[in-house]
Amino acid sequence: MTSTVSATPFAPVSGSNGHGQSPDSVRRLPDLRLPAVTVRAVTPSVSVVVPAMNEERNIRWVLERIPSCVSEVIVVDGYSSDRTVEVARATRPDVITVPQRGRGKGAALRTGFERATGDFIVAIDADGSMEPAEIEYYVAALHQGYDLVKGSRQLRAGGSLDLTLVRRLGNGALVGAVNLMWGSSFSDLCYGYFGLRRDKLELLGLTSGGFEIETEIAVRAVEAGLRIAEVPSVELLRQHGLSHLNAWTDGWRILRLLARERLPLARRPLVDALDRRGLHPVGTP
Ligand SMILES: Nc1nc2c(ncn2[C@@H]2O[C@H](COP(=O)(O)OP(=O)(O)O)[C@@H](O)[C@H]2O)c(=O)[nH]1
Ligand SMILES: [Mg+2]
Repeated sequence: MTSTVSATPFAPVSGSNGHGQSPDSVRRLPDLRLPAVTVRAVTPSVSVVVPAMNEERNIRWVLERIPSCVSEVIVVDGYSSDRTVEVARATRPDVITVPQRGRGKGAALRTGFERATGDFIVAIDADGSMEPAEIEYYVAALHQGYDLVKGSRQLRAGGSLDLTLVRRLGNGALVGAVNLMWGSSFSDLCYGYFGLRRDKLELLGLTSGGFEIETEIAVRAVEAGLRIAEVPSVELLRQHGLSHLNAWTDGWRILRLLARERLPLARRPLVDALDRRGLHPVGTP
């Protein structure tokens, strides 16, 4: 956004201070009237990344509600066998759809992050469990200077209709473990609604394939000394269909990630298992 501002901030020095006196200090000032200047007020651009696997019945609801502060929407398709991509394109003709590289939600998010061009990136699920209007809170907090802004279902004004007892206990135990091991004060951890500054992504060096990516982002952000904030978020029920998450196997993956990050073990090297459906001959769009 560019605006032209006329900069004549000082009244002409008239030789009088309004009290019938003419102090030398005032009289000696040069004429400070300046020509009009152009002030550039930069509005950061915002990309939204939506991982989606077989969400044809939910994705319209999400895309229709994305607020106007968002300049780019990227749906990362997990090789859906339904019409997820078609519905996304029909709902929002400007949507960018990309097939994910590698397997799992983590691979999908990493694919979307690489494709994104915005200064800020906000990740949101495609199942209708997150209110897209909340994107504005993430953007506002990033604009205030935070590098990573995590949604929290535990803060006042936040909440969840989707946390089963097993998930609540598992998430609580993992939050406690991370806070103990990293000295952090997260109130929530395994939640896929968050925003981050794109220029901090490289610092995080993400390699996760599955749902453990949210934990990887949180602990790497702590280790990298990023400025982190939480904003309240209300998690709704997924609108249609079943969750892709298995509390036990995905919980185990998160525990393994924590052990690898904290113990002096080699970090997981990045080896994505590619799907042939995402490999097009070079030169074709
Ligand atoms: N592209 C892609 N999206 C995925 C994958 N697994 C899950 N998702 C998406 O990630 C989001 C969260 O998944 P969901 O099944 O709702 O997990 P839950 O919210 O933890 O129960 C949804 O939008 C899913 O469609 C995957 O392997 N690839
Ligand atoms: Mg969900």
